[in-house]
Parts: sequence; C-alpha cells; structure tokens
Amino acid sequence: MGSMNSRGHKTEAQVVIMGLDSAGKTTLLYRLKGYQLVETVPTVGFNVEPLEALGHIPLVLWDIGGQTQLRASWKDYLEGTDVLVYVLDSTDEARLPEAVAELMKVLSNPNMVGVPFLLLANKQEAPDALPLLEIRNRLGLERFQGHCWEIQACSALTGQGLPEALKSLRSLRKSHSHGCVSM
Ligand SMILES: Nc1nc2c(ncn2[C@@H]2O[C@H](COP(=O)(O)OP(=O)(O)OP(=O)(O)O)[C@@H](O)[C@H]2O)c(=O)[nH]1
Ligand SMILES: [Mg+2]
Repeated sequence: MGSMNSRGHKTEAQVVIMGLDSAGKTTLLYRLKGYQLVETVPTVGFNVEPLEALGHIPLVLWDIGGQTQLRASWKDYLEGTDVLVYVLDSTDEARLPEAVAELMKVLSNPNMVGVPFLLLANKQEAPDALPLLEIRNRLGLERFQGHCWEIQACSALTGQGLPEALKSLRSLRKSHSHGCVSM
C-alpha cells in the first residue's frame, strides 16, 4: 500500500483501524470524515475512505471488520501500514483482555515492526465506561516496547476527543519515519 512522489516521499499515509467487533470503528471512520451519525451494521470485510485536510498529508483510512471469524484475515491488511488505530470499547470490561490479546497478535506481525499505534478508548460518554486511567493500568504498558504509541479517550458518538485523536494520529505518523516524539 502507499504511493511515493519522485523524491521517494510518501504522498499519502495508510491508517489501519482495528479492534474487536462493536468497538465503534465504523462509527469513528464516518465521524472523522465529518459525517453526521450514521447507523452502522457489523462490517464484513472493510471500508476505506480518504481523509484530506489542508496542510497535511492525505490519510487513507482502512476500517477492518472485527468479528471473531474475520480476525484471521487482519494480517492481510497490515503490509504498508503507516499507523495503526486500535479501538477499544470502554464499556466492554469483560472483553478487554481479548482486545489486548488481539492487539498483541497484530503487533507481532512482521509488517508491524516499528509501526506506531494509537489506542482509542471509545464510548467514553457512556455512564458505564471504564475511565482512561483504569484502562491504561490494565493494558500493561511494558508490552508495547518497540513501538511509538499513545492512548486517548474518545466518543465516536458525541465526537469528544476526536480532534485530539486526529492530531495524535498525524504526529504518530511522523514518528514512523523520524522516531518517537513523545511517550
Ligand atoms: N455509546 C457509544 N456507542 C458507540 C460509540 N461508537 C460506536 N457506538 C455504537 O457501537 C455499535 C457498534 O459500532 P460500529 O461502529 O458498527 O462498530 P465496529 O467496531 O465497526 O464493529 P464491526 O464492524 O463489527 O467490527 C453501534 O451501535 C454504534 O452506534 C460511542 O462512542 N459511544
Ligand atoms: Mg464496522
């Protein structure tokens, strides 16, 4: 994936959005595009959308279906990834360990060596959402050595945290070629 200009610089960045089914990836994708809320159905396969903004390298957002039977094909989307966005459902405490295990599987793929990632603790507006700090504590930060990464709270439903998420995404994208800016 990815195209280069004549000086070998990337002209767009490939952003892969993964996470368990119902984490809110598709809702997030269309929110980032600036659409009003869309009703989603479970994604079979993927959705792909360009995201352009003045003064920034265009992003190509790949939203990959997260149902159990689809996860075996996640690896097929990883080649050429510039940044991974991994979406967690903050209200789904029971499946947090499963979500982390699937993330670790993705990160262990050879195509993911040195690829930065953004963890999004989605659905934060929900009354039963685990707070960001709690999620952070449960993740086991030492697991993620070798990658630049950040974690942010957001709600694809209300839009809360999405401008910040986009900002982090862009800065992580730069860290892919220039090393971690923050950790
Ligand atoms: N409360 C709340 N619900 C959300 C939020 N984001 C998404 N949802 C809801 O969660 C459900 C699943 O959202 P999707 O965006 O389809 O989830 P997905 O991660 O794309 O799921 P798959 O395509 O099956 O992998 C829908 O009912 C959404 O409306 C959020 O921030 N807060
Ligand atoms: Mg989806």
